[in-house]
Amino acid sequence: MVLGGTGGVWMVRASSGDVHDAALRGRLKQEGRSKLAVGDDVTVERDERGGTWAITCIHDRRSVLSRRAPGGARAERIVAANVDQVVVVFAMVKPEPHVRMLDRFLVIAEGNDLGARIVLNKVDLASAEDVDALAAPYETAGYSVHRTSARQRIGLDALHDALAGKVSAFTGPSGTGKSSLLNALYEGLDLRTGAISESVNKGRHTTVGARLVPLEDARGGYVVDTPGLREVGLWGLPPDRLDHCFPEFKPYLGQCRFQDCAHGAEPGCAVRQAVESGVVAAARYESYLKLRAETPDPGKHWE
Ligand SMILES: Nc1nc2c(ncn2[C@@H]2O[C@H](COP(=O)(O)OP(=O)(O)OP(=O)(O)O)[C@@H](O)[C@H]2O)c(=O)[nH]1
Ligand SMILES: [Mg+2]
Ligand SMILES: [Zn+2]
Repeated sequence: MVLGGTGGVWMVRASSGDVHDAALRGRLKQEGRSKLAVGDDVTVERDERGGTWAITCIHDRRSVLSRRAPGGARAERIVAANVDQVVVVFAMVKPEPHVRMLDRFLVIAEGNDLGARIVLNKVDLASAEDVDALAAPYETAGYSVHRTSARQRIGLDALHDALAGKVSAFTGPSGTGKSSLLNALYEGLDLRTGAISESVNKGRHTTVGARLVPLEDARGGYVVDTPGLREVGLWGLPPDRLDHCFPEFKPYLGQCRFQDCAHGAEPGCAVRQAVESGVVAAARYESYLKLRAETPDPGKHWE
């Protein structure tokens, strides 16, 4: 398993638990198979002479979590490979939760065919009513919503159970408490955390570069602590797949009058009817429309 790496040197964890620094074998680079990501399953060999380790084979991926590279570039950015689930962490306050943004993270997970769960952190700073109101549409949609406080150690047992034995990618805006939660869950982890909005650090990310952290826990598993994503683009998601990324729309898909219904102003739209009758949350539908407007038509380029 590739735990992390920068500038050509990768940290690879062997099944024995030993971690080696390894570089990609030249042949792999020439074959253009050099796109290594955190979470990749690789074979390493020890060099006869130098005693250094080389990555000689990158195994097929079970899954990838990717997003559009920042700055409107048209390249895919692989956040991590072989992820089992995405854990989307938002804070009740500091920073204020934006549902449009939360929906965007969920769509990225769904678009990558990954299950997602939601963590609403910093519940110590909010009323239970506010937390429930934020959670409701997502619970209706079928998502597990964890209400946590890393600071007051609330909701940690259930979250811990949900992570056991899996590779979980923690994602969400900067400052929501991803690293703090992981530190609270796993003794001795000691990830860097930071205070936000304290002038010098404003907008600065505390966690830099994705890192796969083995859970030294009886039940095992890994977490990927990703840096807060300032800009989250949908990558490679065909516009007509966007509706499938909203799980609560699924009963209505295929029920619209037009087969290629984009669930906008079309007459006889079953999704819109579900929104009008209150079965599907209006806020979620608004997120869908907003993302749909952003998703380019087939054949059109990004930017
Ligand atoms: N009140 C309160 N503060 C918290 C809680 N969890 C984290 N914080 C604080 O929120 C700030 C940001 O926490 P981090 O864990 O660094 O946030 P992050 O999501 O890892 O941020 P990035 O690494 O930048 O993406 C820190 O000052 C934490 O002490 C919580 O449950 N309650
Ligand atoms: Mg962090
Ligand atoms: Zn429709």
